Amino acid sequence: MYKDKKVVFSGVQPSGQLTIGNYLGAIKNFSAYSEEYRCYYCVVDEHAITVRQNPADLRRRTYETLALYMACGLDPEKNVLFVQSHVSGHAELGWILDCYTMFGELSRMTQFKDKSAKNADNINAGLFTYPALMAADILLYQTEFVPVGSDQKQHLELARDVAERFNRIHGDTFVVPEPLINSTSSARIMSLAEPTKKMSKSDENENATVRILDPRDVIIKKFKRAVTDSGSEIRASEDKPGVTNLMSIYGAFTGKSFEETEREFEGKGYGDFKLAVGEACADALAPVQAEFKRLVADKKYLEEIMLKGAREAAHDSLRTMSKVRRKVGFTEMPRF
Ligand code: AQP
Repeated sequence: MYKDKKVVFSGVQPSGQLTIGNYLGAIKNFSAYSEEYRCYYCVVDEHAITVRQNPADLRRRTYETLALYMACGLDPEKNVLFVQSHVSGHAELGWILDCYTMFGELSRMTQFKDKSAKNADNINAGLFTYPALMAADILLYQTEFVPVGSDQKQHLELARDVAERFNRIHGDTFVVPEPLINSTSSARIMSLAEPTKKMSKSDENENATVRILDPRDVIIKKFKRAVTDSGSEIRASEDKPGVTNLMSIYGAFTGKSFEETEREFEGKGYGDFKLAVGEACADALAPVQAEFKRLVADKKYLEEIMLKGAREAAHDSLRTMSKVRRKVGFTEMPRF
């Protein structure tokens, strides 16, 4: 707890150009917690290297992700905005928690199965132990709530299990975190090319994803090409995953329920509907894009924010780290 406020933590990997899945499932919701909670929003670059990255691209995207956080409304005065690798406690606690996380638990993670299938030539140990590092990110700040998309639910459950296991062995050490997954269908935005698969920033098929920073004409074109289902009705149902996904996206950007959207497009075809989704998305993202453009041009300012965030996060992480070190039996840190 920080000055009697409960803690919120979340992160996004700078592993590609962020998508509207990252936006609607996660970042867009972050600023709602800034007043009531002590919020840590991290650019998780250590997670990103579980998949091979071009170093120059990773560095650039780390700045861009921080700028996007702010462009999406996160005020650096009200939130701790920082880069994971700037706070050594993440890797340090990550290692300790590796020793409290079971091989069998990690083997069951669907993200590991998906990513190792996608990166068959680089199934490294970091990809496997990713959820233990994610548990460390969260537990390091005694986090109560973690706003994430529904794809991260399984990792969150593992973080809870690890916290409970550690607490059982060593006595109360960590707050056991709760996921905050929004209850609307935007908690899981699906690929526009294969609507039974989640939209992912690292998808190689550009038509599968809409990026937060895609220009208006590109956004509209991508929605026009989106895979729809047989029939022509605009109706949400299990046998219409393509249309249902587009209705979720439309609803997330306009605030309209499935029923309202069904009424609005009664008697109209997929073409009209897809154009409306593209326009709603482009309209909603335009102010974010303009603010991003302004922020990303000022590298010096972004570095000031990184420094401020790293200072605060490193300071706040020390309490947990010194408690954990003591509990596991490490000797006192020598003072250099
Ligand atoms: N399709 C999605 N729908 C809703 N939420 C999503 N999130 C990601 N994709 C969707 C949420 O975005 C946050 C940040 O995700 P991440 O960057 O840490 O990793 P990820 O979940 O692995 O996202 P990607 O886009 O699929 O990245 P890559 O392709 O690099 O693996 C999380 O809260 C996540 O739930």
